[in-house]
Amino acid sequence: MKVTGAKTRVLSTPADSHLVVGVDIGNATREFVTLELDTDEGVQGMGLTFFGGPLTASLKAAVDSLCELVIGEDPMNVEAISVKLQRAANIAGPGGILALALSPIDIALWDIKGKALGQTVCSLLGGYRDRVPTYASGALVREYNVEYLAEAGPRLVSMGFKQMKMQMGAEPTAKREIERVRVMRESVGEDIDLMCDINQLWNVNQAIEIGRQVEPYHLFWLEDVVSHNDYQGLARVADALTTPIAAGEYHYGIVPFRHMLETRSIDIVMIGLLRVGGITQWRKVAGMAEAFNLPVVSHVVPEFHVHLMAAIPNGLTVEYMPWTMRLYEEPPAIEDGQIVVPQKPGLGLKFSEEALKKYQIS
Ligand code: SMN
Ligand code: MG
Repeated sequence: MKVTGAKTRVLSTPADSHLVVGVDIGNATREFVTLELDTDEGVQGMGLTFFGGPLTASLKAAVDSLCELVIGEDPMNVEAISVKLQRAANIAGPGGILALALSPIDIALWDIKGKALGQTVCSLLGGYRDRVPTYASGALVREYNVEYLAEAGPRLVSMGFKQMKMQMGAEPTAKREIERVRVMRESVGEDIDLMCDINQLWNVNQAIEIGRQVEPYHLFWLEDVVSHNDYQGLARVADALTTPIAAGEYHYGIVPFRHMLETRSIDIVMIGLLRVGGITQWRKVAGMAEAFNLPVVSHVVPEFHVHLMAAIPNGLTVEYMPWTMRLYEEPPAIEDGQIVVPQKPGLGLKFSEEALKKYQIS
């Protein structure tokens, strides 16, 4: 089989979410770069990437340029293509736009491989289970006040979520940060897993001071408490607190994970498919985490991560960030707080023609 062509598009969707109710988003949008990869046997693979921000047009151009290097290759040789692309473009990498642009190609190649062999990507990667716990994300953000949180938490529970993530990092005092967690915990009760994301907004001292005071609310994890590349700072926080420390979404490629693991910076390894460089690289980090006896969690794109997290023995929970769900004919189902692996070959996903038409801007 040979890759014969590639089509990329930029889509712009409203920045809303069905998990967020009663918030006016104005005309805010989110941009995605989609990829459809064709072969001479009629099998088509799909992938997607984002985080280009104002550089989204450049991200699309990067995917297009890398795809030119894939034309004529046998899509079954995913590792060989991954190495070829990294070597060819490493002068512009290894991180940033290069890693973000490698990912949709690698995702589409695994999709093709699955379709060609009549297997799900989950099965190709080993196959461990057919569903994974999932948590509601993006609904309890730091811009919303505690009154909103007290209403939104129980609403997510009523939607069937048993796990959900809130945010801290923007309150003017430690006392008010802690109050957010108290209100959230009281609103959802003791049986819900509650995570909290700081998105690098604290320093080490704040993380330890506030982290200690929220321990009575037993958070499931505290995420990105300090700058993502402060490995030693993260390790100090992880050492000082009982609450597990999660990080990883901001790292490009696989090597930073080695450093975080060696310095014992984290208790939970968050691997983001788009920044790590695709499925081929994602599974390498998952294996590294397993060797350190650590669980893995995913970052955004649950439609892809469901396959990866269901394939490994140390997958803890899939982030259900629904941003991309409207782009598919049949997004993965959520049942009883779990996300279910689609059973059609490959990723089991198809872009909705209607969504492509409606949201394509270039
Ligand atoms: C996050 C960051 C960037 C985009 C989406 C979501 C956030 C998360 O850190 O973990 O959900
Ligand atoms: Mg995060």
